[in-house]
Amino acid sequence: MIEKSRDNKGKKTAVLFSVQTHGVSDEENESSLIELRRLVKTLGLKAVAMLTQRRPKPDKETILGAGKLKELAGYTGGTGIVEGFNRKSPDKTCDDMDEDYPVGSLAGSGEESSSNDPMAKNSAQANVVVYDGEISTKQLKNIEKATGVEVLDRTGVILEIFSRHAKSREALIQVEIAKLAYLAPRLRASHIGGDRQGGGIGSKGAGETSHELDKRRIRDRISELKSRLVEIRNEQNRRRSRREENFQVSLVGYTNAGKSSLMRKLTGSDVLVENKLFATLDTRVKTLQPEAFPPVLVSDTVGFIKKLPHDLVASFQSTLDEALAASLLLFTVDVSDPDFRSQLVVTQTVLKEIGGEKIPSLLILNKIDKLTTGKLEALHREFPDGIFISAHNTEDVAFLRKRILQYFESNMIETTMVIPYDKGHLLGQLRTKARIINESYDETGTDVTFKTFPEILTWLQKKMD
Ligand SMILES: Nc1nc2c(ncn2[C@@H]2O[C@H](COP(=O)(O)OP(=O)(O)OP(=O)(O)O)[C@@H](O)[C@H]2O)c(=O)[nH]1
Ligand SMILES: [Mg+2]
Repeated sequence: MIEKSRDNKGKKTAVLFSVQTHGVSDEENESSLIELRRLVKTLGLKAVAMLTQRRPKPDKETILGAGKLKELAGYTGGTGIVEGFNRKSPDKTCDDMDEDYPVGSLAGSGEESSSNDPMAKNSAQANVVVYDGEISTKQLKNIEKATGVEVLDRTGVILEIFSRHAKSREALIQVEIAKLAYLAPRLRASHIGGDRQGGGIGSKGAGETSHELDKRRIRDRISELKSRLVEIRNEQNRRRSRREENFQVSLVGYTNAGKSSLMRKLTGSDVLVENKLFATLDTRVKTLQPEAFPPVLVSDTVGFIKKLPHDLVASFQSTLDEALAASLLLFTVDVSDPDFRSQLVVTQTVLKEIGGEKIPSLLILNKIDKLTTGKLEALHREFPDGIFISAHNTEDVAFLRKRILQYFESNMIETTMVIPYDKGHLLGQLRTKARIINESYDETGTDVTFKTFPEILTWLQKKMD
């Protein structure tokens, strides 16, 4: 069964399915499924088909109507029937609420095969089915019965990616909390749970332990993890407040937009860059290179995605706090992605939710090397204030650096102050936070003229009192 369900290159295969409810356009449904296909690909699964059913809302018991469920099971070798479940009829012609929609075309994939041919269904034999939404415990159980294979939903897929990509102590704890909360009820509901323990997609790490733990022990584990997280965050806050009076910019944007690529180029650091969704889960802060005076810090953050579960956003609060600590946000978008406008909206919405809408920002339209000249010109007209760059182009990155510095420059104010000799240490600190224009010495102290940000001036005035 497992062997059969791999494609001829030995890759595990999946069938993706969605419900297109009223008000969701064909384009929105398709782009969401294409994104889900990229997500499952990040997990190493090959999508062999995508199925959509139009319904007023997902069925409470089985998400899909009986006919479509059978069609789904045709890809996995399952019966398509939910035993003991009293459905009117398994025949799709009786499924009067449902409107069938053709099997997904896998448009633009270039590699996966389209499966409109009913004969192809049985040869595909996928061993995972993935729903582009959230599945309840009951629905999960029923779809597993009908298909005989592991069932995942969008949140489950994202969680698994997070779990595989988490590296730091903090990210690992955050992911474990989110996974425990998500997987605990679902694993217990699964009738093929034994199978999943033996190498299923959603069974690694926290999933394994949650299967044996009862509710109370899971709750205890979550609170223990949360208190460990508080300790780590206290330490981070201390570090962050030490940096507070520095100039900081933060790269924010949709996953895979090129944030880490820009981080690398702007700071000369070796952060991970990968053509995978959610490659970055840990925040890094580095100094802009070549160094400016005063130095500017750059931070890289976790990417956003549509339908990112709220809990997960909350669990990555500290990464987002880093973004909120910035004086300037660099909204990075992959302008070569046909869906980039809605991706930008998602990023702006999440930032608004966490209180970042007041932070000034620059719009960085990245990956222009992938555009035709005509498209690029049209986009220049559409986003006259945007900064069009390719992270792979050194001159473009140098231009971005200049724009960042210009932003800080235009917000700096010039001041002259006498710093008494007994507060001489402040002069040393000021040199790292301001551009010194002139220094002279008299009997009372150092007469210094400098340019800096209003916040730093406030900090200095406080220290002088
Ligand atoms: N052609 C082209 N590819 C780019 C450009 N910038 C980044 N990439 C590629 O896009 C992919 C994703 O880049 P990352 O920098 O890892 O993206 P990210 O925004 O940090 O992604 P996450 O960490 O997953 O949120 C990589 O394969 C990069 O090489 C660009 O300007 N042009
Ligand atoms: Mg990244």
